[in-house]
Amino acid sequence: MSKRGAFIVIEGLDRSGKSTQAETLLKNLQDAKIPSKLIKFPDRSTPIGKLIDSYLRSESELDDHAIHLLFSANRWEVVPSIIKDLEQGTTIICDRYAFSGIAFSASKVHPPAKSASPSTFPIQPTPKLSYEWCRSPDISLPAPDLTLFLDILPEKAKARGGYGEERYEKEDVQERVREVFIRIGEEIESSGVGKWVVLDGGLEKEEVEKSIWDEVNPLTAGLKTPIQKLWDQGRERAMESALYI
Ligand code: DGP
Repeated sequence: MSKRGAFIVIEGLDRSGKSTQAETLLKNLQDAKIPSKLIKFPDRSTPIGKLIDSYLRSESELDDHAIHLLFSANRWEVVPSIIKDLEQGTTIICDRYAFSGIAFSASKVHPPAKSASPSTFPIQPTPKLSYEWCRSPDISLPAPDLTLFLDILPEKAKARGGYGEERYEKEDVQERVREVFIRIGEEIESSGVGKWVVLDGGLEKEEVEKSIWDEVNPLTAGLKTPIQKLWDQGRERAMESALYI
């Protein structure tokens, strides 16, 4: 059986350096003559992507559920080409994936009630969408073989030239997003499907580049294992029942 390409996802907060690192990784792979391709989500070029782009720029408003499903659909529309490329031996680098989908949507919270007094205990904000609901439309997407999470404190990310004008580029939002990313990483690591690696995104660009290459290099020879499915419920159920036998 010929080997397939590796599916590598780079995730992180806004201004974590992930897009720069994804482009550098592509160049390093190409210099090493590894067939490779860079994709990015959201893909703003498709009809669905154009709706997402308009929402992110706050040019349109959409129900939180509806925009979440559009982000997911924007990933599903690329799945046939991801699978084809991987099977043909191309390594895919993916700038954001389903993990951003959960992290950004599950961190949306209701505004505090008007009657809340600032002098009482700090009130925990109530999420608008549950973690489980946010995860469900992305179940069964191709699972990454490796996810590199570029971790950075939101205050440090903001100091890197500031956030732009887009909807989520605010420090309190990014703080909640980071917490959800950490939860996702723990779950991926314990699921045994794909590897989740946390890298310090606050380091110098060249240091992050080296750490990424150290993780990616072992995958460049190609993989013989089948492409797995993300949060595959059939597999999870089988594992649960095996635990109770
Ligand atoms: P980027 O093009 O990487 O700067 O991402 C645009 C913004 O969209 C960024 O703030 C993160 C957010 N985002 C990316 N993917 C998703 C998703 O699937 N769902 C939600 N709600 N937000 C996302």
